[in-house]
Order: sequence, then structure tokens, then C-alpha cells
Amino acid sequence: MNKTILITGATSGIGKATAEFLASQGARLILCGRRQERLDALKEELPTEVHTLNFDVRNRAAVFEAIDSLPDAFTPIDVLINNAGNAHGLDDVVGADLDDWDAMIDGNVKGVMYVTKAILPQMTERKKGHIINIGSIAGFEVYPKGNVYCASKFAIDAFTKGLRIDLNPYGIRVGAINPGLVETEFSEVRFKGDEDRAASVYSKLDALQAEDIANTILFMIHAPEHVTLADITILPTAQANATVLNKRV
Ligand code: NDP
Ligand code: 8X3
Repeated sequence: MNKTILITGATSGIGKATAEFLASQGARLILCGRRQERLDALKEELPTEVHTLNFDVRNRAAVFEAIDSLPDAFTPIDVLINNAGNAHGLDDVVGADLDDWDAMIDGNVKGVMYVTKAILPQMTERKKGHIINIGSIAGFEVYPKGNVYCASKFAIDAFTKGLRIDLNPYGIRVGAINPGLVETEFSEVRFKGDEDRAASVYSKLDALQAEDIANTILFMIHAPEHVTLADITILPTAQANATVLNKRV
């Protein structure tokens, strides 16, 4: 695949699986995250050209510095995959920690906006490009104690739709993929390293795997230029919506 693709949150889960699939198809990859050792390992093992960028998406100046630092061989970017993000805590609004709320709004919302704004000139100047945002079923339905995580993903749904409108004159494709339960490091982060609690989220059902989402992202990228996969919701078969799960007894 003769495309240069930037993936945020490539050190784990959905982002890492997507990097592996795209590398096997020969895409040039810009892999981003905060854990440099994981980025180094990916660069070493993936069978394609890889450039790594270490920055926190919450840090506006760092985002712009990182994108400005890209070598010529990795510009212009053809596809931006805004994947970095996490839930922090699962608490009602009374008991929730404001630091968790800051982390989710700053990372899941403002981070996506900063990275998009930093890369956008590479697409608007050429009137060509593709932006794929990772939303969530939590961006359509609020579940108990989901409050601010859900708000952050509702914001991604609105931002995706706004991008699609504003970038329409430029011929830039904009889409979102909105998964239900995907078994990644997501719940370990949400529950601050409590592995048993994290595992219980995915127990007694066949959760989505990161590779299921990566496959769907590839499908979106491979669609012909005149086709935009605008919004794809993808759930485990055992999940009917944000709250209804068919767990094995
Ligand atoms: P993981 O925890 O496995 O991966 C999260 C990735 O995001 C990591 O690579 C992490 O990298 C990166 N990241 C998180 N915060 C920051 C930050 N502030 N700056 C830079 N990078 C950051 O989770 P998933 O793969 O599951 O999550 C990927 C996306 O999918 C998220 O947006 C999540 O909300 C969404 N999603 C997940 C679902 C699930 O059930 N797992 C369902 C629906 C949506 P590092 O720590 O190295 O910076
Ligand atoms: C992640 C899915 O349901 O855990 O966005 O919020 S959920």
C-alpha cells in the first residue's frame, strides 16, 4: 500500500494491531505514543518503514512540535487514525476524581483535536486525505458511571461530523469507528492496574479483539476514493448496546 499513515496510541491494543496489519501491507507508518520502548520494539519488528513520535496528545505544544519534526520521507500524511485515548475510573459524578475527568477530556477530546489540527494542512493543501476517529458505543449511549468518558466519546461523534462537513469542499474522507467491548489494556487503565477487575469486564463473553477493529479500519482505508465509510458501530455478538450483555452463566 503506497500510503503514509499516522496512528496515535500505537503502543497497545487497537492502535498496535492496526499498525501490524498496515505494516504487512507495506504502508509507511508514523507510530505515536508515550511509551518509547514499545515504539522502538514495533519499529524493530514491523516489516515496513516506520517513524516513531513520542508525545502526550494532551500537550498542545508537543503535538505540533512532533508533527513539525517529521522527515520529508514521512510527509504528506495520507491517513490519520485518531486512536489514542482511555477511560480513567468508573465512578459516579459525586465520587469521581477531577484528575480522571481532566485526563479523559484532555486526552480523548482535546488530544484528537490537536493532532487533527496539526496534520490538517498536509491534507487541505493537496485536497486529499482520510481521517478515521475511534469513537465508541459510549459516544451514542450513556451508561451508569460512564459520565465523562461517555461525554468524551459523544464529543468525538460531534467532532467527526463537524470535520466531515467542514472538510467536504476539500475532498477529504472523514469517518469513525465506534466499538463496543474490545479486550485490550483499556480496562487495566480504567481500573488503574487492577487486573482482576479488568479481566471481569471481558469474562463470560467473547469480546471483540483489537484485530477485529484493525480489520475494519483496513476496510475503511481500502474503500474506493469515492466511498466514505462514515460511521461504523461494531459490537461483540454478545453485546446488544452499551449496557445489555449476554454473559455465559
Ligand atoms: P489501550 O489502553 O490498549 O490503548 C490506548 C492507547 O492510547 C495506548 O497506545 C496509549 O499509549 C495511547 N494513549 C492513551 N493516552 C494517551 C495520551 N495522553 N497521549 C498519547 N497516547 C495516549 O486501549 P484501546 O486500544 O482499547 O483504546 C484505543 C481507543 O479505542 C481509545 O480511544 C478508546 O477509547 C477506544 N475504544 C476502546 C474500546 C475498548 O473496549 N477497548 C471500545 C471503544 C472505543 P501510551 O500509553 O504509550 O501513550
Ligand atoms: C469503550 C467501551 O463500553 O467500556 O469505549 O465504554 S465501554
